[in-house]
Amino acid sequence: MEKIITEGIIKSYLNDFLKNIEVDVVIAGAGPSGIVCGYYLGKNGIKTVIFERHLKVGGGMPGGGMMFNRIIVQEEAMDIIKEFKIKYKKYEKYYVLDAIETISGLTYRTIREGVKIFNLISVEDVVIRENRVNGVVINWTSTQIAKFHVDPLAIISKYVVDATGHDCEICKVVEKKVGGISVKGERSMWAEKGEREIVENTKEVYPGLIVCGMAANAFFGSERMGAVFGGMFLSGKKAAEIIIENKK
Ligand code: 48F
Repeated sequence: MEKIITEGIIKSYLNDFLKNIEVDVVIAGAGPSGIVCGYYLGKNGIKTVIFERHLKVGGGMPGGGMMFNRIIVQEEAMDIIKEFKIKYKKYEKYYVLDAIETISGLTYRTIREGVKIFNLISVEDVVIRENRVNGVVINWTSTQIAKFHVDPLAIISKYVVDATGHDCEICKVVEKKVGGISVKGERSMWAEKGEREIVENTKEVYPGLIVCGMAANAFFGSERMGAVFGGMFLSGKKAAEIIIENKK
């Protein structure tokens, strides 16, 4: 029995992994923006893989606001929530959603659109070719935590989406090692302004590199917004639309 368990797990994992070493899009981060981006890419037949540093998916969602695991969504993003068939309750002019149900609903439907999510793997660098980002460099998160010197592996892609949240990690790597871009860093909380600017900030910031979610606001120096998530979902969708449009 034990041998079959081991063999089944490793063969299945490696089979999926090998199918994803060359893809159309790599998304770094399985938070709200990254998952929604993956969903719309998958739905449009674009081969997409998500690498998530953590043991869990969902980024900042499970913590809700200060561990009260509810999130707020505005009217503008409710079409996305309805498409995922996630339940909601109206509260004043906004909607309140159960954070865990939201993560589960988003993740399930995204995977069903053919997007693979590999958790416990961090994107630590990009693959670069003639002034274009051409993939990512990955390693086990546990290796990074242990600070072991273990050389990474590379995944080739036409686009990389930085959905790493507040730290805007992939853009910072490009800023430091490639040059040509500059990450301004996020500003203190101003929910309305941050939400207003996030979709506009969702852009291709370097050839082949698209920034979405909180990383987009960090890139352009916009404000953070706390446990309101409409902008994250809309930003993920816009990042997918940019790629879909560019591929036509
Ligand atoms: O932080 P996160 O949820 O980013 P987001 O999609 O959403 C932001 C909201 O959660 C919230 C907010 C709402 O107004 O401001 O904070 O922009 O998800 C980012 C995910 O990326 C993972 C990280 O573990 C998290 O799950 N991540 C970060 N760096 C890396 C990474 C990396 N280098 N490689 C892989 N995953």
